Amino acid sequence: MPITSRAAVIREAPGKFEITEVQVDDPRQNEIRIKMVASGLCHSDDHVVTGDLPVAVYPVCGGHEGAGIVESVGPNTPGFAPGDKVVFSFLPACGKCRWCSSGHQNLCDLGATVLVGSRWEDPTSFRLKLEDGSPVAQFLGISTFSEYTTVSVDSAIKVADDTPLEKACLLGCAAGTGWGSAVNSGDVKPGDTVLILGVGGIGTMAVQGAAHAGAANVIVVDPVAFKREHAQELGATHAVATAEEAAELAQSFTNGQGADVSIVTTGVISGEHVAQAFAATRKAGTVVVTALGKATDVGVPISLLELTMYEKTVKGSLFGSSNPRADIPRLLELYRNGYLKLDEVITTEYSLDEINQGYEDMHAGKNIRGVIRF
Ligand code: CXF
Ligand code: ZN
Ligand code: ZN
Repeated sequence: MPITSRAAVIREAPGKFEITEVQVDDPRQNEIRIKMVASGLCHSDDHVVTGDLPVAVYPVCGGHEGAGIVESVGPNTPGFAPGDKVVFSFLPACGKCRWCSSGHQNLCDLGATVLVGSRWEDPTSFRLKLEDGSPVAQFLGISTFSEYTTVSVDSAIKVADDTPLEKACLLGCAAGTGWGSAVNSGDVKPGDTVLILGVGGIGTMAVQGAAHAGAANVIVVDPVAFKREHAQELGATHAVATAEEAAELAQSFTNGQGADVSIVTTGVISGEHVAQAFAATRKAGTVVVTALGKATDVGVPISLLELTMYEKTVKGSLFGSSNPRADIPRLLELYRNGYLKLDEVITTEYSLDEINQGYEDMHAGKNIRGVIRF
């Protein structure tokens, strides 16, 4: 029997989250139904609210950074049992495609379908429905802003029974995205000078990744004083309000050369942010572009002469170039050993009904990562 669940849905964009009842399908083969425990309030869901990130089908139920407990398991679906704890990966990993089998699970071919929000193997079928039977799309195939959600096993990582899911939910996006932006995409090396633009949930994870990789200087830029202070508690060595100040600092630490690695994790990215990071980066250095902005935006105003003559690299980063099946358990272990801080990044918990408040607080710079506790 489908389960009735309260969920935060977006009916149009721009719009806002509305709490409504949805019907959550029984799990089919290779699916599991999850009772959610916690879900992080990532800026990417807000990009759906504003319409910066359009999805194919509305209404859509948001949320992509979640963890919960298996309620039921589809037929002939090995590997999961009711009661198992699960962290979602916001990108599915089939394990078989070219990308999954060559160390790039974040680029799994199944990712092509996740903005539709239906079953990838049966694209006209949706796992969530309104009372009248009309479809509700699942953001990135998971929709973690619902008390219950049915997902493909491609999107689920089983974790140990003693995992604190109210913290581990961050492994579903922020931790891998931020930490991986520094450690994987940026390949930060001991002694490096790293510049991080924007220190919300993703940026503070990038700070931790850079510090753990041995960066000598981790310079963060954020206009919000609370965020700058928070980043310093999590490993930033210097915190300033503008990119210009950060560029000067980076030069002062590197004999005038500039940052080895710059990471752009601003809430709403523009070409100007990438250009600022580019200008602050040394010859043969790397600019990692992690943030999202308006989907239709094009163009980065950088010097093409500098690009060629200084051999700088500008690279995109999706889920921190990580392999969720390996890296979610790896980051969980780093959390258990005290190397990765999650508790400190979660500054405020909200109920599902308070979701719009959570996003207001995010915009006002009052939280680092807000988390919904179900
Ligand atoms: C994003 C990446 C693009 C789709 C939405 C989620 N990553 C992190 O929030
Ligand atoms: Zn996210
Ligand atoms: Zn794949």
